[in-house]
Amino acid sequence: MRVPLAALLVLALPLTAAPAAASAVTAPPPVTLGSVIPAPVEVHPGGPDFRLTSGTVIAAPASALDVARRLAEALRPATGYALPIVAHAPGGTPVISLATGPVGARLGTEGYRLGVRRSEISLRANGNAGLFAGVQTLRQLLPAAIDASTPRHQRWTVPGGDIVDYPRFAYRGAMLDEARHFHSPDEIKRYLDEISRFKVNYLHLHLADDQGWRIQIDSWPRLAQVGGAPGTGVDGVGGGYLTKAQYRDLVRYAADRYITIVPEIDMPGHVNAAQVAYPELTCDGVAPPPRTDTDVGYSSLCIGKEITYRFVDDVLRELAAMTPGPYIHIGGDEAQATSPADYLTFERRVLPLVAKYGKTAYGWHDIAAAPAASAAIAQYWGLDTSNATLAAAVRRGTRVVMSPANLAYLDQKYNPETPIGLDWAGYIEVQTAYDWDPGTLLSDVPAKAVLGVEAPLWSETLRKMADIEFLAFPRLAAIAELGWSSSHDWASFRSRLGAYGPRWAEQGVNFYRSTQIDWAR
Ligand code: IFG
Repeated sequence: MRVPLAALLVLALPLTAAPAAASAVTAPPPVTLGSVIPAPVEVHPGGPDFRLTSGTVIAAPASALDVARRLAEALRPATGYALPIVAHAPGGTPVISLATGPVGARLGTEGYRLGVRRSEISLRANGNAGLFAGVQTLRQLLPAAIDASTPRHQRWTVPGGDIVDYPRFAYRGAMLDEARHFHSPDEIKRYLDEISRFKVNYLHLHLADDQGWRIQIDSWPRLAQVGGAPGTGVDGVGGGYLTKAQYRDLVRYAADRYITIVPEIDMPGHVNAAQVAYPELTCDGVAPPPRTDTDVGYSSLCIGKEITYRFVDDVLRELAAMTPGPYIHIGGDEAQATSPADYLTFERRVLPLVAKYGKTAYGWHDIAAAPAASAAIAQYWGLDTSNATLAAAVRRGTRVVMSPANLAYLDQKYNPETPIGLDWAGYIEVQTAYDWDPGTLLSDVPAKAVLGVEAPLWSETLRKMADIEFLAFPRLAAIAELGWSSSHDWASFRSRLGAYGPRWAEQGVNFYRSTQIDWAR
């Protein structure tokens, strides 16, 4: 067998000069205590690592059993360990102990203290939401292989030290557009799992629009039967709707991950699907043609007809009855087919109906024009850095959730080459999604009026879960850090994001490998 000259040359090299291996497969660098997204408030590395072994137990009081179960189900698949949950760990047993109790008012309901010692990891919080947040951090302190779905035979170490952590903003949301394309309950649950890892605590579901109606309403059955029929998505793809049982199951699934569901029925515009199902909701009583295109601004409820307000009242009553969360979103955007006077009339009559059913009204910032919106939350989706109408409403008590379309809309393309998504608000690469401050974005809205952030994902161009994941990750992680962290450092975030890539790979998440990031392997 001829030995190629090149091979001989390599052999001739002095032994000290090992040939530069083109793709040296190096073990991933050990996880550091600060390598967490969102960035924790305080990180104090030090002391010996904790090693998770087959003898490790999880200790938790009955009151924290749900969180202990979430932790166990997160760690058992990749380790193959039993990780029994016990009330008290036997002496000398390596233990991950969860407990609630007063840990300091500044930690609030979602903060936590995490202490990592040689033979004990202690997680303490004022309540279970804080313990759950701490569990998400702990998952990121184990090697990336911890997210594998089958056992990996390796060392499972957690870096020693202490973390003290709590959120900057109370509202850290994501949104799925169920109307343009219906995402199944299982897809919504997968998204809930994925966003809960970044301490997101609200999921806004856009449940009705011109193309489709996606939630069962008993008093108006044709809404879902007609508006949720097959073929009612954009381009005739993605019909379907959530039954009340499915919606309630999603509310529970979300609550188990300390996420609150926010349902949205967009009104008075974006109502073509409702009017196809019930022509009496139009002013002339004639059913409009069903629409599967992506135009907006052409539909309006009939502001002068009383049936409109019976419709809204019935829908809000049934939605409120199955929504334990505090908010019901009534849309309000792009009402170009509603006259300004009619818009104000509509909001004046409808905003109080939300309060009638014990909920706080929430709408796109367009509702700020209505004086009745003073007790509501306005979701800012504009491109500007000031908004006088919204600022005036804020002075009357309106609070704001920031979703600027040019910074936080996950349906916008990353760049011109992105195969799916829209681009009307501009391209949003990862750094664009990260490099802004929700507290100071609007020069005429003070930070104290800002409840938090939300990353909407509109579904005109989505067809499957892989599309959701491609557009949502990694930018959702950036928005989640803006909502949670008190620090803001692109170089740090960029580095932590690169280290997070292998975790998405282990989870099978179809994330976008932005060229702005050095992705670890
Ligand atoms: N604007 C519309 C959405 C959706 C979006 C897509 C809002 C509040 C463009 N309204 O965003 O229905 O079509 O990026």
